[in-house]
Amino acid sequence: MGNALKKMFDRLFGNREMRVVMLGLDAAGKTTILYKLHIGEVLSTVPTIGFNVEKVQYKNVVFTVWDVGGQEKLRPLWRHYFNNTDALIFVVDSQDRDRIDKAATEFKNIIDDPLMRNSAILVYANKQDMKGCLTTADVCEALGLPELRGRRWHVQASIAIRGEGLYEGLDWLSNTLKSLKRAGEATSVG
Ligand SMILES: Nc1nc2c(ncn2[C@@H]2O[C@H](COP(=O)(O)OP(=O)(O)OP(=O)(O)O)[C@@H](O)[C@H]2O)c(=O)[nH]1
Ligand SMILES: [Mg+2]
Repeated sequence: MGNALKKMFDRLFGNREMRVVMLGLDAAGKTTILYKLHIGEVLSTVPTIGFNVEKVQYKNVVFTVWDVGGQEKLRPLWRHYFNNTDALIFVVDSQDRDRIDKAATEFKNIIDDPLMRNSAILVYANKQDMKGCLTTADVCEALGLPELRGRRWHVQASIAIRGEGLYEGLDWLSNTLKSLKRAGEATSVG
């Protein structure tokens, strides 16, 4: 699965330059996704105020990943990570009904940030293997996606531990960034 995903990733993003941030509450599945993609060594760093940032650079594609729990104090650091972000991947634990509202609040704060205005939004409704989990439609509604104006967004069902749905989400992202570029809209995609 790993190598297949890596090949697909190659086909989708080739040598394009792209900056992606992947966010979500703790335990949503972000690190699992990063490892499943098999696109390179995951480097973990703990900058100034002690939160974990993971980073993978694959060719010209840079992924940075962190969890958004307790992000009030992190907000001043967003500037550093959000600048020139082409794509936001927001990962939701679809089984965690208790914290879907919290996830939605964090999500809204992120996408409302002026630095994020031009980024395409891919949401992974993760852990779809769990019984009684929220469906993609539930996640879509909880995050208020249908009300978003002027944004490109997509919700993708995923089972990160099996690698399922990851490629489909990235496929959407790749196509969307291509069409944004064709339309001459501002992203930093080269
Ligand atoms: N059942 C199930 N478990 C999953 C899935 N994806 C991730 N997990 C599990 O959920 C737990 C948390 O996953 P992580 O990838 O560490 O989550 P994270 O978002 O990186 O969390 P933080 O680093 O704490 O912010 C791990 O035990 C994973 O194995 C999934 O699709 N289904
Ligand atoms: Mg993690």
